[in-house]
Amino acid sequence: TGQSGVGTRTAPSTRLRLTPPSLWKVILHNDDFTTRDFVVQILTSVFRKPEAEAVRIMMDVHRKGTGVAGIYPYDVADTKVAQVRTLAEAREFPLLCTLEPEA
Ligand code: NFA
Repeated sequence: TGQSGVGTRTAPSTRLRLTPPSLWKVILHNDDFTTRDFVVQILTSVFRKPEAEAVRIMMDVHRKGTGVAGIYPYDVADTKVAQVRTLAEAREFPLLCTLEPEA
């Protein structure tokens, strides 16, 4: 070893992740049926966004297909997803809301 460099390699990047990511993104997905007003309502109520920011996020989702409604610890994020799904189902909107780990 020594000069040869044996045993000096860095750890492989394929190591198992033993701790879950601490923050999760709540993603809203565009569709053709959910109204713009309802999405803005969701963003102001469930995600506590100011009206102008709620409109901006809604239009981002509308134009790009997805957008981040907020970033939270897992339990908070999971609760917000459930709230969105319950409200959307009550209004019979197909609005899709999912989680993804924050990088
Ligand atoms: N695309 C929907 C419409 O034009 C609005 C929408 C925005 C739906 C964001 C879902 C998410 N009525």
